[in-house]
Amino acid sequence: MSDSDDLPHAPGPAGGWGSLKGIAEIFGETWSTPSALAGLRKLNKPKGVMCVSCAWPKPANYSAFEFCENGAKATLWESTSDRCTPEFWDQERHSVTALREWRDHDLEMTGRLTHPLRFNHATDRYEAVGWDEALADIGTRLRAIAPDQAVFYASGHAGLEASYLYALLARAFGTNNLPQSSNMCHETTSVGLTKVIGSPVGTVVWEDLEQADAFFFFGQNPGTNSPRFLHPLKACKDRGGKIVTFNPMIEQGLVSFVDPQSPAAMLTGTATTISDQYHQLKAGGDIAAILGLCKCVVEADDAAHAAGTATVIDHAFIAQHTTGFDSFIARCSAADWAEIEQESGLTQEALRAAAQVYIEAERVIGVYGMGLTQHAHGALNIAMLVNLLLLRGNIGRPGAGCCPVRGHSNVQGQRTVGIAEKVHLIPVDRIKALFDVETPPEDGMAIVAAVEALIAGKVRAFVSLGGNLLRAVPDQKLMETAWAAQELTVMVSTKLNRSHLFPGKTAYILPCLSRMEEDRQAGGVQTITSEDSFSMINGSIGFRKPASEHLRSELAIVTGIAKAALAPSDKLKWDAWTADYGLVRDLIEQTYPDDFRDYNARMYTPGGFYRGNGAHERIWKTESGKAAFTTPGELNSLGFGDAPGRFRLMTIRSNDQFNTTIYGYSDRFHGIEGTRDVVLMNPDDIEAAGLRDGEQVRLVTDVDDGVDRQLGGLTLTAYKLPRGTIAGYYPECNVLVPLSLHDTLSGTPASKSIPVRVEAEGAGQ
Ligand SMILES: Nc1nc2c(c(=O)[nH]1)N[C@H]1C(S)=C(S)[C@@H](COP(=O)(O)OP(=O)(O)OC[C@H]3O[C@@H](n4cnc5c(=O)[nH]c(N)nc54)[C@H](O)[C@@H]3O)O[C@H]1N2
Ligand SMILES: Nc1nc2c(c(=O)[nH]1)N[C@H]1C(S)=C(S)[C@@H](COP(=O)(O)OP(=O)(O)OC[C@H]3O[C@@H](n4cnc5c(=O)[nH]c(N)nc54)[C@H](O)[C@@H]3O)O[C@H]1N2
Ligand SMILES: [Mo]
Repeated sequence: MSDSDDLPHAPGPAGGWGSLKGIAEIFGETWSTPSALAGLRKLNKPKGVMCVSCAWPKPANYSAFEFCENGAKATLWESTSDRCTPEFWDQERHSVTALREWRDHDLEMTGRLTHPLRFNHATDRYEAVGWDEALADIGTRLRAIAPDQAVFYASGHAGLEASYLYALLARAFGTNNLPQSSNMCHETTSVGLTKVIGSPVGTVVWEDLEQADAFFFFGQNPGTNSPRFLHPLKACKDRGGKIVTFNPMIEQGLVSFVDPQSPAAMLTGTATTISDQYHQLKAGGDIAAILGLCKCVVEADDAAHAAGTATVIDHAFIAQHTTGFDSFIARCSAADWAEIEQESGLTQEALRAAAQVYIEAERVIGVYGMGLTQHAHGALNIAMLVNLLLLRGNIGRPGAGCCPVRGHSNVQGQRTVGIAEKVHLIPVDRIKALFDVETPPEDGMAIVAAVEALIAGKVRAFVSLGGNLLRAVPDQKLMETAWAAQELTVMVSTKLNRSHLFPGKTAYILPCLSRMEEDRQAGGVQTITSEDSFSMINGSIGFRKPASEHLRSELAIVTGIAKAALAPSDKLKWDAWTADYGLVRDLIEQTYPDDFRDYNARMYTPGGFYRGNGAHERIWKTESGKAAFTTPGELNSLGFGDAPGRFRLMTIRSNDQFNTTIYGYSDRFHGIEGTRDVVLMNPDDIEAAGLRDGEQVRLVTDVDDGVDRQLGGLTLTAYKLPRGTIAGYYPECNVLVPLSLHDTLSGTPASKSIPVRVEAEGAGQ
């Protein structure tokens, strides 16, 4: 176990008083007012509000406060009393061009958007516009554009009802161009996991967390990104279970945790040690590390066989349920330890210790996040984790499984209800029968294709249901120019962000309700639903007074655009659906009857209702009808080779951000305070490169494709990282990510291993 005490930047345990302090630092006293606390109390409970932050599931047996530090931050951030009104643009220094110099944090600090806005190129400012005028103009302009030149993007916030209608709008308009934030996130899972086990989502449910004997973490950081996960992890430790982590960085939530819901732990400061073993592998080293683990399992099985004791590998399961075993086993046996050690950065001894935990545990859950998905061979990373789990039958039985942890609160659900560019994922016959809408026969564009088309000048209109795409995508500089060249940009948003600052020739910002707010329509107050990481569907009822009387719900905005852009049809009852979201749920149920049976009746089930998952029952919806072992070709997930002076840059999240929303500058779990403009690097690497801790440096992308990608003004910071692996913050580092470097199977950008050089500021210019 690596000791966190010798970190150059030493943080305290996750949870505990630090999490309360973290909230108070951003929101001052306001966070603990009765009305704010009343809101937080409703989070993630039946007939309450499903948190707007991440997709971590909501337990059926909830506690009084079923939220975490980051859920509280996200909730309070949207509940701010600050408003970005049309008068904001009257100030002389608030031209769009001037605002491009602002930081992401400061843009969102202007508060909630209150009015629909249209960009005025003459004044370089947005100005208020009426809804009817805005929607009519958007409709007219969309109709003037060929359907395949329009793109309908969704970030994973909007509920299932609005998302279903958004996908319908795009298809009725004539395109499958429906990229989504998951294309930059867990698309590797959607494609890679489907390939090997026939499921685009994880196989684990809440009860499995309660029964697992061991959790193996690969590149997921629960302390920051899904803090409520720390409770079942602590419970696992309390019942004698083991946790083994593979991560280039020390993540505090995986080291120790003080349960903020336990008065005794809070008063005594008693922290639970989370990881029994913490393996700081090289970025991109997971394929080799997992191969090493599998090699140990195979050796142990051989030894057991020779000794006549119980086998280690679950041969009965493998014979009945899998393909590709022999080839994979041969690869494990042939694998050379020197190569495994070189590629993973871990010793044989360390890998043997981890394998021993795996072998001794009856039920194992493999957890992963962006550390596996965001690589050029991200899908192979996932296939390797599945190999490891399959060896001992750890998928599709209680207490075991594969657990990708999703990002946005409804990112998984949006895909379930049709936000997908691939036609084969869409029940085209049912869409035709229900709405008389023909799904266009060609696949549409996901993010990489859409950005390529944008940069090539082939996209003329872009509608964004949430998100901050310009800031989240690779090759951000190229995108900014391309984005502003479009005929029409429409952003449905709650707050100002950088994507608004590169308006198309005609540009609108349409402000929407947040999920915390009461959504009152002609049929009364509406419920929206979302799907969490465990495929559970939950209803959510907003209760706060909307931030402005001019806001509309996301669903109402989608139907407003649809009415303006599409020819009227008896089968497209946009007004009736807006009046009563229950009717939309009926349509979803008719479109996806297996997933959404008795939808309206079951949506308040405590903990949500389960949409079901074949792989959970060992039904494998793969080509062969079985789960597939994958024999790896390459031993790292980089997609590029090592070279002198070349580092692997991971773009990381701080504890004080939600994606491009930056709450503040205190990344207390990483021990970085007051700035995000840093590069974290191993002290020996700093010395070997002839640089100094604290010096100003610049990162230069080391890809020879004619594009100059640089980011300067960064403070070099000595940090406990493996040699050759460095880290900088997302989204600041997005200018460095080449669009061409993405998972070869799914297109997910390789944001966790970008080849870069580190140069002293001023050198070589
Ligand atoms: N507070 C907060 N919560 C969030 C978000 C947020 O920004 N802030 N974002 C939401 C979203 S959209 C998502 S997708 C999730 C993201 O949540 P995570 O999946 O946890 O994503 P990251 O923090 O980007 O990266 C996870 C970990 O991967 C490690 N890592 C990097 N490279 C490698 C590697 O090559 N191998 C291994 N084994 N590990 C590696 C990093 O050190 C990091 O600890 O969180 C969601 N929740
Ligand atoms: N280098 C690098 N790049 C990455 C990543 C990385 O790890 N490294 N991570 C990737 C990942 S995992 C993801 S998911 C993407 C995220 O990409 P996006 O989903 O596009 O970005 P967000 O930052 O989540 O979007 C924030 C904006 O959403 C709007 N918003 C907030 N709440 C709501 C709401 O309820 N409704 C609506 N309509 N709008 C709302 C606000 O205006 C806010 O400014 O970024 C990806 N990009
Ligand atoms: Mo994400």
